[in-house]
Amino acid sequence: MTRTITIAAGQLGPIAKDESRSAVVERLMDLLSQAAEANCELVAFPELALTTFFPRWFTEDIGGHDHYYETEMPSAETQPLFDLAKELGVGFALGYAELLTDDSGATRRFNTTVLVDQQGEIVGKFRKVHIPGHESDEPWRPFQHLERRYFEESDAGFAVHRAFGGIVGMATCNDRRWPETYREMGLQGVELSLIGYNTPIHYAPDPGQNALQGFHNHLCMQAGAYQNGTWVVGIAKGGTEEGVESLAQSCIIAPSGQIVAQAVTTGDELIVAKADLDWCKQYKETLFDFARYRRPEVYQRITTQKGVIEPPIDSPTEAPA
Ligand code: CDT
Repeated sequence: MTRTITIAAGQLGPIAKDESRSAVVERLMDLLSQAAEANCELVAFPELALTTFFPRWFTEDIGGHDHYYETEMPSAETQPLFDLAKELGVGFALGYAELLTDDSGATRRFNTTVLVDQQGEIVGKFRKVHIPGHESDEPWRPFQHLERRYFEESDAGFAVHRAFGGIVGMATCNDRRWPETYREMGLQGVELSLIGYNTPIHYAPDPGQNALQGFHNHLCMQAGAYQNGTWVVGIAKGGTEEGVESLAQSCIIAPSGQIVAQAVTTGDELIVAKADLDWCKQYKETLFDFARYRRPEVYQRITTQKGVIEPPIDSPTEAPA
């Protein structure tokens, strides 16, 4: 029996600052309906798929953007999407800003994605691990990237879920640039990784990277797919949103590292691929047979050291005898 799943990336174009949740949910439902017509079992939507990318604006009061967060999922406004998923038998992954009050009464803010099955039930939740950008006002930038002000880093890591007949993991935007993201999931046998993103083309700390945004996007996800023998779906919120141009180029990547489907617009667009989950074994059981070939005993720095420690200048490293 082959384990083939038809998957889609539901790329979004810009979401305006004053666009209502209901209007956005309508757009998501349209993409979900298109996915059903294409016989998909699962459609993955981008990071922060219900609102504009609000971390581009500074507010003195950290709660100044709280109206962009969800305090429950599903909510009254998102319930129709869950209902349609159940009616059409198409699951989805949805990124959103999550606001909660923990047991100690503290307010917590996460950049979250839920995985919803074909019965419209939440079967997995992921909170973004690598939070990029900065914490405080930096008005010198043409626009800001204040994710580190408006979201905390999740310590929950990269869980995977048995769903859709396979092993499914999630990551969010900047997480895709870190090899540890894929390897953490790879070590749990991931077969399908869903990664939504909002990537401005202009990178203020080093604008020399602007022209390479598309290249870097595919480079890291293709490498992650190949080196871990997994399908990867990268889903953009692209186009020019509130004056800021963001990368589109959503894609579906096979365990070989090859892109098998790619968006051609910067707006709302569905791309589809038939994913044979058993293809993952071609890589997981050969070149990347982790149990046979990995050497964790010589990778200690990866989990014990955070920043770079260069060797002392005056003591050259000894060559092994
Ligand atoms: N959303 C997100 O994580 N975006 C970052 C932008 C670069 S850091 C300013 C990314 O890695 O694509």
